[in-house]
Amino acid sequence: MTEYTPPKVWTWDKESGGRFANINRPIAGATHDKELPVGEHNLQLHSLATPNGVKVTILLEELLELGVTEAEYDAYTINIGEGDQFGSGFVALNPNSKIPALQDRSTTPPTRVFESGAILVYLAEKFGHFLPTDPSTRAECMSWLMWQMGSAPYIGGGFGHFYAYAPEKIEYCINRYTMEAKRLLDVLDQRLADNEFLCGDEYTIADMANYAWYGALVLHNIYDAAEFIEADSYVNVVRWAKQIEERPAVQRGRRVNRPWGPEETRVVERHSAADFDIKPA
Ligand SMILES: N[C@@H](CCC(=O)N[C@@H](CS)C(=O)NCC(=O)O)C(=O)O
Repeated sequence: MTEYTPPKVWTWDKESGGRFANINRPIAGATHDKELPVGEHNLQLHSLATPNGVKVTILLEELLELGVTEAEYDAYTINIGEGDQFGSGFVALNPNSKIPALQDRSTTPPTRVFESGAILVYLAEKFGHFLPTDPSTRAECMSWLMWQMGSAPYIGGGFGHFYAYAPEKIEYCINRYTMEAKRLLDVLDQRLADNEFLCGDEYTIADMANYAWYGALVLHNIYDAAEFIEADSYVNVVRWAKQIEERPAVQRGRRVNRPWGPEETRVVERHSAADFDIKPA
């Protein structure tokens, strides 16, 4: 490893290298003018089917599965590799320039929500599902939701980045974040040893949020790391993630805003249930 002595003041004078280097910048705000498209429904989602994105589409599909027709939504794909998150319309919805972002046009003026956890709470409260109302169970649900929101940067920005995306394999960084990723998986595994879902018997937004990340680690070999972290050894997490993944709403939610994977499974834009019937030509 080459020795690096940080200068007195950091300057942005070279690309860091590695995947996503082209979209990383040390400043906020729009880089270009671009209005967002608007569909027919009150709920307008601008997102991508990454773990942070699918949390929200899973909840919307679960609400629709329950018959909550007001949860119908238009979903548009934000291509973060091409910098769509820095367009003026998107930045007006989310000053942090990250997917997912939601606009609810049923209110006057329209309500914007950014941060996936905040979107889950907003929708769960608006429609009265998947967030327990009893104060103690609600506290447990919020605790696991916030735990997920706090832990994702260690999994994605730390472990995933240094194990899979960094331009060089740095042992110190991989050790630090693998240690943390495995500790987090063990926290979840121990909780799920005695509980069907994170808050007990009830499937909630905390399960959706955590499934999106930890399900990807234990079932979908995200970062090509399943063997490295011994994903199969977290048997309770595997059991829980498989159970969640069997749900039709989860299967639909995972397809929305996904411009990759088998052609016939992609639902790059979603405007109605019919969009899931797309078949290859
Ligand atoms: N804490 C945010 C994180 C969102 C996030 O990191 N989104 C990523 C994709 S998973 C993104 O939009 N990255 C684009 C960028 O960093 O420019 C949330 O949960 O909503």
